[in-house]
Parts: sequence; structure tokens; C-alpha cells
Amino acid sequence: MAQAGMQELLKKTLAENKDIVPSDPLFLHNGELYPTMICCPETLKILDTFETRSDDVILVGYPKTGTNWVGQILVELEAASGKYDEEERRKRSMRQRERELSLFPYLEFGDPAKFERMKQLPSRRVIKTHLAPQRLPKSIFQKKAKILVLFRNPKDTAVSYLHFANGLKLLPTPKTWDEFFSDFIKGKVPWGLYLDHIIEWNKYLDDKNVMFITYEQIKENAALEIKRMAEFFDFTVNEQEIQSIVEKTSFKTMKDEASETNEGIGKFLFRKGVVGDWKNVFSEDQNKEMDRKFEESVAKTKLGMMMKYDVYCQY
Ligand code: PPS
Repeated sequence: MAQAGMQELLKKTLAENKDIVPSDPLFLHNGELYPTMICCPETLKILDTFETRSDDVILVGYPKTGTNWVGQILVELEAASGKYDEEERRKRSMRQRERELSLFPYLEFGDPAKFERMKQLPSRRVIKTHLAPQRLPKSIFQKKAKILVLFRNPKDTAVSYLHFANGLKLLPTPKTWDEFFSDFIKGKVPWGLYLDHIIEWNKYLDDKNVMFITYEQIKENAALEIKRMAEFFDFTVNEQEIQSIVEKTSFKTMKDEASETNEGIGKFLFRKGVVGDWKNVFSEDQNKEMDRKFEESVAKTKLGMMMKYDVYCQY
């Protein structure tokens, strides 16, 4: 039931906000678009008042890069490493507490009073966000909390984003793929231009509190990458526990759990879960345009190279 809290809350918020959909589905804050359904300007205005704890587990990823997946891996790692007994586990369960406190597990979602309520969450808190580094609360860096930064190849990210945005009606009107691609490549989508996020994170290559990972790396060898995550965050887990986390967080398990709890939203959060779906969608011109943009902006940077664009974004 791990995803239940997020989905219940999303469903409730969507229902509450359904009347404002036609008028104002997006708003601008500091030059960046956000979806009205799940974010509110007041929360973003006071984001910097968020009080980080040095042992917070921060996961940052642009929308549709696999943040629900990796977030769940981190929640499982925290629980396994904590070695709590059943009773304590129940009381502490991160998702359970988030549900009780009406908290979205993404930092920038929900109402402004959430930052006060977040103080009641037990350590270690697993906190997810789609924000670029320059927009994160300063206390994250001041407290030297460890940050895992997740990337996914931009072509699959764009395709996944279209399905999600149309499915949950996050945009002013449903978009065709061609319309969405044109917006995505210009950064005219919530959370801005994906390539800009990569450029900004390149400034943190030498920060020992920041670790970078890709969706494709985890798809290729989940056990190895979960082990790397555990080492980075100082979670103590054995091989058997890692194997169990691989299984609990497989696409199938997470999708099945989501459809048990909430079919409507689950099917957009857990759609295909594969690498290379872009090949079914991108036109030749769109491929060339994305290749050119990637080449011009991030291809030669260290993070650009880490993304193995030649492997995952070429035929
Ligand atoms: S969101 O809405 O921005 O929070 O979406 P996010 O969770 O970041 O990304 C959604 C994509 O991740 C896929 N996904 C997974 N892939 C592999 N394994 C697991 N367990 C998993 N869970 C989610 C999900 O299906 C979305 O990708 P697409 O390509 O749309 O299937």
C-alpha cells in the first residue's frame, strides 16, 4: 500500500480543484510554470522556510524521470536499515504518517502549512522534489543533507510527461504529441526546461553530499544501484534485504499495488516503465531537434555524458 497515501491525496486534491481546471491550470512563480492542481503560490513563496534536518534523505528529479520509483526504494531502504519492530514500523511508516498529516511527499506540493506539519515526521524523512537546485530551500545545502539527483533520457521523459499531463489534465488543454514536444523543448511546461536542470546540476559535481543516478542505470542493474544508494545515505542493509527491495519496487509490483488502491491515478503514474518508448513516438524531425539541443547544451558536460545519450536516445 506504499503509494496509497500519495494517490489518495492526489485524488482528493484533483476533486477539490476540479472547478478551477478550465480557467487557470498553470501559474507562474519566479519565471517557472507550476500546475495549480497540486502546487500553490503561497507554498512556493515560503519554500525557503522549510527546515531541513541533516539526516533528511532528499531525492530530486525532473517530472517523469522515475521519482516515485526511486522514492519508494529510499523509503524501503530507510525501513530496512532502521530494523524497527512491527509496532514501531507501523507507527513510523513514512507513508502512513504522511497520510495522517495530509502531506504530499513532494516538497513543493500542497498547502503552505505543510512545512509546520512536516516537523512531526520522524527521522529519517524521505523528501522528494522536482525542483532545480537553484530553487531548492537553502537549508538543504546549509545542513549538508544528502541529495540524490535522478535523471532519465530526455526523449522518454518527454513522452512520459505528455501522457501524465493529458491524463491528469495538468495543462490548459489536452495536447497532441507534436504540440507537447514543441512546448517541452522550449521549457514551456511545469518545472521548466529539462536540459536547464542538467546544466544547473553540473555545478554540483564536486559536492560530496550530492549523488547522481539515472533511470536507465537502475533499469539495467537495480540491485547494484540500490546498494550504491544505501552506501551514499549510510543505510545498513544486507544482500537479502537489497534483493527484497528490488522485488518490492519492481514496476509490476508497484503498478499492481497502485491499481489496488486507486486505478485512475495509478495508471498514469505507472504507465509502461520501459526504456526507449520514444522510438514509437518521435518523428525524424523531432529526433533531430532533440539531438541538436542536447548536443548544444549538455552533451559535453560530465552529467551529459553520464546520461549515455548515444546509447539511449539513438536508434
Ligand atoms: S511524476 O509524476 O513526475 O512523479 O513521475 P515519476 O515517478 O517521476 O516518473 C514516472 C515514470 O516512471 C515510471 N516508473 C517506473 N519505472 C520502472 N520501475 C518502476 N518501479 C517504476 N515506477 C514508475 C513510470 O511508469 C513513468 O514512466 P513511463 O515511461 O510513463 O511509464
